[in-house]
Amino acid sequence: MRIAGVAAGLAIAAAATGAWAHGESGEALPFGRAGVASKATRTIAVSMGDAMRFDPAEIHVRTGETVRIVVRNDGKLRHEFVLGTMDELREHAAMMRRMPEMEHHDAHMATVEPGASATILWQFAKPGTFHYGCLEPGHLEAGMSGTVIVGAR
Ligand SMILES: [Cu+2]
Repeated sequence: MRIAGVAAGLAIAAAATGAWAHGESGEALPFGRAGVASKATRTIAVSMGDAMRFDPAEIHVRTGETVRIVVRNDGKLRHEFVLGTMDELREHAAMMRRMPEMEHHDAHMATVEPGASATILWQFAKPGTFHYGCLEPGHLEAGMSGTVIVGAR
């Protein structure tokens, strides 16, 4: 019984740590879930630059659509592409200012070195307006964010 109790405690601690970090991969988030490659309907190319802008800064997708978002860093600084609600992005950006070395590894985010590209496969399950932002310290605050409109325009 004691051993089982300890194991359960560790499992809870691990789950809590994961949730604190970024939520588990595959979990449904307010803006959707990790996509399946075979279901992707199209590729959307997004460029990130040192002017602290995403190009395009607005993406439209259908409700339930799975897309392949290919983010390319055309700048000389490191940038990130993180999907979320604006509240989440702002909260997360504040955390990044305290822990600038924090790295991001989850289905809805990518840290991209200068000259490199990364692919995010995502299914936008629910209609609504969501956002993407760069969480390198100071970038979101400088205006490095974009909008995803899911569903009717
Ligand atoms: Cu950036």
